[in-house]
Amino acid sequence: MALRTILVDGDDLLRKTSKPVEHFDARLHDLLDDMAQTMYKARGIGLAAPQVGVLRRVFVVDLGDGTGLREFVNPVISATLGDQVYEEGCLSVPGWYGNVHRPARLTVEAWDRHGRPFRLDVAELMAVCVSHENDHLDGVLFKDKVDGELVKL
Ligand code: QAP
Ligand code: CO
Repeated sequence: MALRTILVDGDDLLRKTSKPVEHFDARLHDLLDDMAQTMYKARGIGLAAPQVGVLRRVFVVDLGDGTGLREFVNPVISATLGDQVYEEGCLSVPGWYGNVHRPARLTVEAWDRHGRPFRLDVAELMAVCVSHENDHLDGVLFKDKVDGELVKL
């Protein structure tokens, strides 16, 4: 396991579209392990592979509410419902916050690290986090979507 460097806003890699994972192998497991370690060290609740310079469709989430770590490989948001506003931040936009509209609930279909498919219905903060992390895979940052002022903490 190793800590990876989190890229910050301004780095071109954060604006690229990531490619699907093709092999559910030891390299993927290393990436997922490193991403979790890097997220925990930075005290984040979500981290996407492009934030550590890897342009693959992978993210990890741990809301810190006891539900534990969840890993998403090649995720697809297949349904959304409603709207919520949350004051978001991002490990790649350190110190900045702003209100973003996201679906209130969503269905995400993805694969785990072993290539087993799963489907998850999420709401509230988990829906915010999945939507936010999924955006990273398409080169979108929360600051692109802020409703109102982007504010410095
Ligand atoms: C994405 O964001 C997110 O600026 C994950 O100084 C955000 O983990 C999902 C962080 C809001 C749901 C709601 C940001 C840590 C962490 C900072 C993060 C900072 C230290 C952001
Ligand atoms: Co982010």
